[in-house]
Amino acid sequence: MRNFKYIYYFLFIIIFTSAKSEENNLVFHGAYTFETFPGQKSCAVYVSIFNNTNKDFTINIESSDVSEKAEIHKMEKKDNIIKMKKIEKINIQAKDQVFFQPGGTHIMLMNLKKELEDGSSFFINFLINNKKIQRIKVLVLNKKLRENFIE
Ligand SMILES: [Cu+2]
Repeated sequence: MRNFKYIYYFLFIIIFTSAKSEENNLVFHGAYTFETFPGQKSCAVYVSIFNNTNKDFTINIESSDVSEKAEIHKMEKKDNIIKMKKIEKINIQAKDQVFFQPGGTHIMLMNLKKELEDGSSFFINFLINNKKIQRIKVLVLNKKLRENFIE
């Protein structure tokens, strides 16, 4: 009887860890933003997402620790003017990658609650498949580096 207990225990561990590693294969890499100036109300966050699984995912942004609002924006050209447009979610297909980068799709943090200082970090919360929250650390970079990122 005692042995059965152990079998269930190990089954639980196997199921739990395999589900866990599958989650870990949706990889958020190198999330960053730039330091803000006093009074700045919004900023853009960039990140690379790698889907190493055999499943498709939808990704949305739920919130951040430093702003009242967070949205996914894409850039859209209309009458020769480039505008930001909110999108509800990003689809990332099996074995595919999505890049949030300057000049393209980005995460917009609005109504910043504090100034973002060079070298600090904070967390943003992604919503995976409309149900699971994934917290991702964002590094705040010196704004002088910005020139190297934007052409
Ligand atoms: Cu934006």
